[in-house]
Amino acid sequence: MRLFIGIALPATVRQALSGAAKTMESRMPGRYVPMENYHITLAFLGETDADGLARARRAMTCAAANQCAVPLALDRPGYFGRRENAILYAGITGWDALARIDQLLRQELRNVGLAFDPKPFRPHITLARHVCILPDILNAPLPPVCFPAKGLTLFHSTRIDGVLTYLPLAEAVFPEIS
Ligand code: 3AM
Repeated sequence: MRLFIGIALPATVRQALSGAAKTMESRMPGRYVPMENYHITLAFLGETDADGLARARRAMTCAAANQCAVPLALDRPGYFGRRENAILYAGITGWDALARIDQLLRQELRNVGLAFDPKPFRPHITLARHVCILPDILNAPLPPVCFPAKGLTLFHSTRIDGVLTYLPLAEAVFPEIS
């Protein structure tokens, strides 16, 4: 099964982002991501068997231990790739602590012998693919929504009735340490 580890987003954040994405879609058509699928990817594991799944859970649990919730906020839209055929994303502020957790997670994945995509962590929430970016969109801030990353989620990327779905399989909550 195809797995990745990321941050699940509260429904309020997904709703606010979906509203902003609908406004952008009216000016920049493309393949927009359904709001149920909004997330922040930390490590993409790819095809993994049941043993790999158990290892991924161990790595997540170790990486999440001794962490606190990370306060994040939506920033501005941005894009990856070519402007004419881009991946449109929502930027995030306050992610320094999340980057440190991602480093730990990647080390724990190495410790349990699990391979993952080695591309550096670029915190973002993908909103759409195959979009032609209008430059003025990049200056319009997203809704000023703050939210905490409360833990790591292991997602199964699968198709249900042909629809790409990210099913949460396991969660490793950051304990609130004072
Ligand atoms: O929405 P984002 O970009 O954060 O892009 C895919 C998505 O993340 C990424 O994993 C998330 C769930 O599919 N992804 C898919 N295939 C990938 C691959 N081969 C990949 N990341 C790296 N390598």
